[in-house]
Amino acid sequence: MSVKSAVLDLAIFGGEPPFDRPLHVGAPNIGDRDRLRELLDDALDRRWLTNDGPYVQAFERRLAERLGVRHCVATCNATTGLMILAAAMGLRGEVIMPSFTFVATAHALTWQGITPVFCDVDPDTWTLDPRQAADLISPRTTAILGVHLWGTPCDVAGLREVASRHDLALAYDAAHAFGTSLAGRSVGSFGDAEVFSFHATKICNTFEGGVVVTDDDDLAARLALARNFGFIEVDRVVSLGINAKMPEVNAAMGLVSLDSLDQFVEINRRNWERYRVGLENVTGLTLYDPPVPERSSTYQYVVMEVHESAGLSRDELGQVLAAENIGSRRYFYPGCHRMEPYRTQCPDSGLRLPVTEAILERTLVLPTGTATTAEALDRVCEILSFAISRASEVRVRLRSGSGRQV
Ligand code: T4K
Repeated sequence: MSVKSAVLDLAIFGGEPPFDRPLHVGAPNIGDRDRLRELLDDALDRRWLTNDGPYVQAFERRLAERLGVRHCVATCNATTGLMILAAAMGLRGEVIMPSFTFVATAHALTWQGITPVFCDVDPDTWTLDPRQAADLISPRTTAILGVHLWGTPCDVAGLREVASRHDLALAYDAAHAFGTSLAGRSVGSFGDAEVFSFHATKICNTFEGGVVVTDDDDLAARLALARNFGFIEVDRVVSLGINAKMPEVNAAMGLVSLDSLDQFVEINRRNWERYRVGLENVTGLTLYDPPVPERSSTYQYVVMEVHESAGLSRDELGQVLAAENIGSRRYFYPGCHRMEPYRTQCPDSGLRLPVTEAILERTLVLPTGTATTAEALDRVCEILSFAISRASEVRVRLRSGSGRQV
């Protein structure tokens, strides 16, 4: 990616966007392409393309080793992973989870006939608040489903205490958290089971994919059955199942991604630091950097908070960036509880989610990953800084629809 001009001449003031192609959140990390092509050729020569093939098995073994868990059941995506997990754990009734997450977390439960009960998050870490979770337990509650949002480990001790006290299952949506750890222990081993995503936008990707991990032998066996229609052997189906299998091409991509994971993390770390330095003196902008002692991060998400003192709102800054061909995202606005079917089912749940609602109004996720360059990130920081320094003019321009696409 090259940057055309170093002159600050915002598109909304009639200038040209600075990048030769769009810069956006979620651009995938891609490892060694030659190695990937070799693996694909081998799979094609072998004529074994899916159904628990050798690459899937190799990928699962490497994941288990890396995460320090007994079982890894690779799936076609994390959403289906969450669905088969809910079924294999026998969850029903209500499950307590945050509203501040990708809607897939709630949908996976709903597909299983389970009612998600939305709980607020801690104002510092933005992960599930164990105290409110305890207050929301009803006779219908069967589990707590925490989300390691942005890869920040939940309060695993607090949630375990609540779950144990009330005899509830405890699972985690770890879609963002592959490669992270807490006190030297990999995320993935804190719940009765956890689910990672390997979607294209994740630090380690398999195009589409996921994995359910657990130390529970019986649960793992039920997951393996559920993933493959309930077949225990040819011609013998012993339980309800679905097609949640990961194809070989995806597992090959996963193996290649794992080879480069440390490099991806290092690039992300440098990008994060670049943003930190570039934005540290910009009024009203801060980066989300939760005070969780002994956590390690993959820096996969650069989450910017826009405070009132910036003089421009989060949405106005998003519009400025869009006009400059920079795609930011206001994940996970407006919150699951304000999306259907949850908004209609439980119209008042926002009343108990003040922290979630406030965060959702002020956050913007910025591009990072291996598809960016240091120069490009500097330019993003300069644009934000410049827009804020001329906030009132920018607002007038945005309102009048001046400049290029906004
Ligand atoms: N739980 C949580 C907490 C999650 O965040 C997710 C998924 C899940 C569960 C479910 O996992 P999966 O079932 O997907 O394995 C994207 C992803 O599709 C989704 O996987 C992810 N979270 C979510 C946070 O982001 P969208 O609706 O934002 O996708 P889209 O198409 O708008 O793309 C996002 C950005 O990535 C855009 O700026 C474009 C860019 N992109 C995307 C793809 C696919 C690329 O540059 N290249 C690509 O190939 O959901």
